[in-house]
Amino acid sequence: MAKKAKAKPSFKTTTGNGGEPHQIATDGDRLTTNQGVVVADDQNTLTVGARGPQLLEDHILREKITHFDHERIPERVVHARGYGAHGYFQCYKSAAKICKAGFLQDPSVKTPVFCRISTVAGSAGSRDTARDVRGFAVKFYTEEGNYDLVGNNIPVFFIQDAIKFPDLIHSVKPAPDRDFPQAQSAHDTFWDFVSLNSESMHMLMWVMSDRAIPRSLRMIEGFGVHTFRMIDKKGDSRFVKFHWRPKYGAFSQIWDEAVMVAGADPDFHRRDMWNAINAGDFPEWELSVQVFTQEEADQFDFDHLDPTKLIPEEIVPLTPIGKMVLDRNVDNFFAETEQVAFCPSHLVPGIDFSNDPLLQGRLFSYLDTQLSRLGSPNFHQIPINKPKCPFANFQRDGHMQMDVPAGRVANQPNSLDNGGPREDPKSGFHSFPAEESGAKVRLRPESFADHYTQARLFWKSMTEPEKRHIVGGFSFELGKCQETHVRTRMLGHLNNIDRELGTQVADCLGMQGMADDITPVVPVGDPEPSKPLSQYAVAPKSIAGKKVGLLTTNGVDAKLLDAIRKAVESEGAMMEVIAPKIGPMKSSDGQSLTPDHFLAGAPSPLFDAVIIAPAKSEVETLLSQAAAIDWIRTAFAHLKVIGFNEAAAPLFEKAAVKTDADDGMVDVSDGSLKAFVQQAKQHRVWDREPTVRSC
Ligand code: HDE
Repeated sequence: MAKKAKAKPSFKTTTGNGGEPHQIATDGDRLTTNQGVVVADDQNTLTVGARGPQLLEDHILREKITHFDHERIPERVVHARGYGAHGYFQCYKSAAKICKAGFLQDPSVKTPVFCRISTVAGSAGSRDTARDVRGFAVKFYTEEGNYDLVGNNIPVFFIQDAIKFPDLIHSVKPAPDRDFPQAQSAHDTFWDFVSLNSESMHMLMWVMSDRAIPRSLRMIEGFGVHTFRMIDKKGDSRFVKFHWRPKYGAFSQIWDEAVMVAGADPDFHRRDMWNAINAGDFPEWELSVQVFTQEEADQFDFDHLDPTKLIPEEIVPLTPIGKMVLDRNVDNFFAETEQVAFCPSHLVPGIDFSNDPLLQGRLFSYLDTQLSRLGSPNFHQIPINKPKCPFANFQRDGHMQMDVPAGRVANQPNSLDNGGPREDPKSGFHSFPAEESGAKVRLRPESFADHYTQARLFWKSMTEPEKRHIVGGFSFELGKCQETHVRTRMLGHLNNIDRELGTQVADCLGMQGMADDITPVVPVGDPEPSKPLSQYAVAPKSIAGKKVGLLTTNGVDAKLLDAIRKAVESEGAMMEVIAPKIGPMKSSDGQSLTPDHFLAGAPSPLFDAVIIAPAKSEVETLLSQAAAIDWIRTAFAHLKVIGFNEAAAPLFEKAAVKTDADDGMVDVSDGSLKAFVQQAKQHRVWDREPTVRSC
């Protein structure tokens, strides 16, 4: 009996929803052209005689070179340099009380995510440790469609209205005539622009703080920045702000250290992230929301729609709702991290926008930029962008259509071809029916007029070291401005934020009494400090996820080496050995040991805490190396905890660093690492700072 033919599905895509990515290696181990023809010789071009001219007919050469010529796509106009990884999100319990989104209902469900963390101003080839905001973008592949939470590591922004964004970005990018400076805001066009926009003051405080020079991408916070809405099953809406908190706490570099790391390892952050994930030390963040109603928002002394304002946790506390774990590096940087397309307008039912004018502008920009960056309206078919749930519609054709939609009908409604996919009012996305009215105007709300109070709130909430670094940040950046009038205008704003801040920066610049007089539009408030705004007031006392560097030599004390490794690893940190040469050496017990780094390639700024413990007989080899002496000097200047053995004494003498300078100098000669680890858990020896730098 003939088999009954299977009914043709009314709607079909061959590689769309859930389809396997295209397999490139289709011919086992044999190298082929893109047409699948096996290549016989990939080393030599087709020529007339061995030394003669090349032939145009060499289709293998032309295909290979042509593909190469087109390998680059335009880099992102902002956030060009980024690093991504796969992972999952899991809610702690059902969030049904506030939000009906499916991925927030069942704690047993792991929703796949892709997270990309980026700098903003630098080009794709710039350095990781630039002073900059970090983008923090997460794509949740939920069963109800892709949801993108496209945030930053700073909870506020420079401007209140999207129409100013091109100007802001033009001002921070390299000047159009000379194409420098790259990946930095320390130049006139940026400070000219922001000093003409007092709404930038709050954000500037964050960007000049340690937040903008993170120790690791695994140690930054993330924020949704804007106010969003969450909607429950009944259709009731509440406002929310999103917060990501890193498992390891938020830690930063010292500015001078970040500058050195930029030279020693421009890929410092991406290397750190890649290595941690490969080692099974998975970066993790907790997602929390601040939930508030319109009535509560009406009581705030700022506007919750103003993206230059945050909501202090003392007013609306954080409610943790789940965690994100990044547990898999990409297989291909370009295919995944470069081609991923985030878009704040990718929403799922249960989450919606607010009227924040910056957010509203972003809703247009991202889809638009993907069209020019990825070159086609079919960018959602690229594996990294493709929803993992079913998707079906009658959008058709366009550059690089990867699917093969079957059937003669490409419209709905239709009564042909079984009708095809139709709307579903029950499970579909409904915008929150907020009532809106008013005249069409171009007008900034009066409730957005206070540009200084929250900048002062930030300043007042800092610990002393953090205040010092903010003063240092402003002084460095303004010092790099050539135009005096830009500096004096900025000093005027700093005085409005806080006299102490303005005076200290003016002192550092040697510009006392030169500040412009700038009158705030509304009186500046004097808020109570908010502890969670400080990184170091709430930092965990831990070295988990960090790195201890041991500078040593051939003949290293085997017992000490073992003790250091055990002590460091038992705290969840890593130890790496640095020696004058990278080749194998021997420890005191005759065991062979290959160092992780050679001295010239691994200066101390690459490590969180350091130990200098050469073999006595080999100390001379380090004494003659400037890099070894610098190792000690820079570790001391960067406020690191420094362990040492007796044999290291001549090195410290030469570096003019006293081994009893403070509690951060720890003798580990007897193999006891307790005091060293205890000190390293403080992150830095803050009390040392006034002795090593004044601005
Ligand atoms: Fe973006 N932003 N942005 N931005 N943004 C882009 O989209 C834009 C803003 C953020 O890893 C672009 O795909 C406008 C705030 C991140 O791929 C572009 C405005 C916040 C990323 C764009 C803003 C962000 C981007 C460039 C003012 C934090 C990187 C490439 C209204 C809440 C995403 C791209 C990734 C990228 C526009 C302001 C976060 C041009 C118009 C505020 C994390 O569309």
